[in-house]
Amino acid sequence: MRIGMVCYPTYGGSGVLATELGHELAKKGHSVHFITYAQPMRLDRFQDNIYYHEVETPSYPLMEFNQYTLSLAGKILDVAKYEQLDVVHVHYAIPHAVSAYLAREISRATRPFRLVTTLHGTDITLVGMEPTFLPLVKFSLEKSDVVTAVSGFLAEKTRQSFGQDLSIRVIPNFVDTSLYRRGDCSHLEKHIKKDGEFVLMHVSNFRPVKRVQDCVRILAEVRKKVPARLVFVGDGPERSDAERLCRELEVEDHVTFLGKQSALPEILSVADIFLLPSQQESFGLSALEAMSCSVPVVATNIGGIPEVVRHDESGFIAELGDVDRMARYCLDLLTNPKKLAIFRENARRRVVENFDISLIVPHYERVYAESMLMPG
Ligand code: GMT
Repeated sequence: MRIGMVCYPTYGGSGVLATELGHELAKKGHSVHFITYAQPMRLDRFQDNIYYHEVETPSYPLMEFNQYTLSLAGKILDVAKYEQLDVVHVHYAIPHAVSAYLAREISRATRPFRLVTTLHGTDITLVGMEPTFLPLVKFSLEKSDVVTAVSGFLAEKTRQSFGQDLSIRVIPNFVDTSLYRRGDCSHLEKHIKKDGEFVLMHVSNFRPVKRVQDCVRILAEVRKKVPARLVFVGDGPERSDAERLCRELEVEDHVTFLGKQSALPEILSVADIFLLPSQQESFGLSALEAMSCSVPVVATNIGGIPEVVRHDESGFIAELGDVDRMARYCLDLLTNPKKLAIFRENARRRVVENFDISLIVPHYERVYAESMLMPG
């Protein structure tokens, strides 16, 4: 098939997922055309069957604001026509589903394509609830040929907010378990781990919903009992505040901020526990990547996280903001090597058996094939 893939190219789970999906589809012989405003972060290697079309937004003095939604619609229209796309798969509803709907309606008379929309999280739970956007999101979901959501939680939330009649398929996120696996990381360990410290790790885009400050508070509690270091991977708006809190709690010498990194499997292999104390998380792709590298997760009982992390098996789940409990869960594992080893194995097995790329991508292929059979 000839597939257009629209996503945010920046540091974030939806763009990562879309890019990995594109790589796998291309490997299976589909032509995949990425249509984004910058090169997606993980589109960093040549691969046959993958093409990249940059969305450029023209400026004009009269237009004070960027016309991304329209530029994207125009680009989708252009690529769909000249590359003869069968399906346009948009990740994150706003504004991608709206742009693709517009392009599809314009192309109806000539060469229409099918529109598949995948919901990832805040496009429904936060941004999509803005009164200005809500009717647009609702309309674009109703007009998509197929809508998918990355967790049962998100599908249910979408129906509650946008209409019980919406048909939504749940296709969970995935990871390539042959790439994301615990490997030899002694060269990294030398730099990251000091004096036999345990390593707690957090990977995110440091937005307020991630509550990165809770990671610092958990570290401060854990360090009262065992030597430990917190390694932050990623960057974003809350980083400075997290740095300030490290100094306030006097743990700054035991926290490493690595910034944005691409060698995630290697870095995750250094971790003993992955922390995800988020306030909102429709799935938690970063937790899945950690588990695939045999790292148990301590996270909040929020959104789709319980669909990923099995409490008291592949990690622990606590109530939002309960840093004391999360610290206790960390200590339970760090002071009990046998339990930690079992949780590591459980974490890896859960991903291999349920979320490996080879198991999930065929669901998307089926959705594309089914959409082609739907009345136009
Ligand atoms: O929805 C967002 O806030 C952004 C989005 C992203 O691009 O990272 O994150 C969401 O999509 C990820 C991939 O499906 C999920 O793993 C994240 O849980 C989800 N984030 C939230 O729900 C806050």
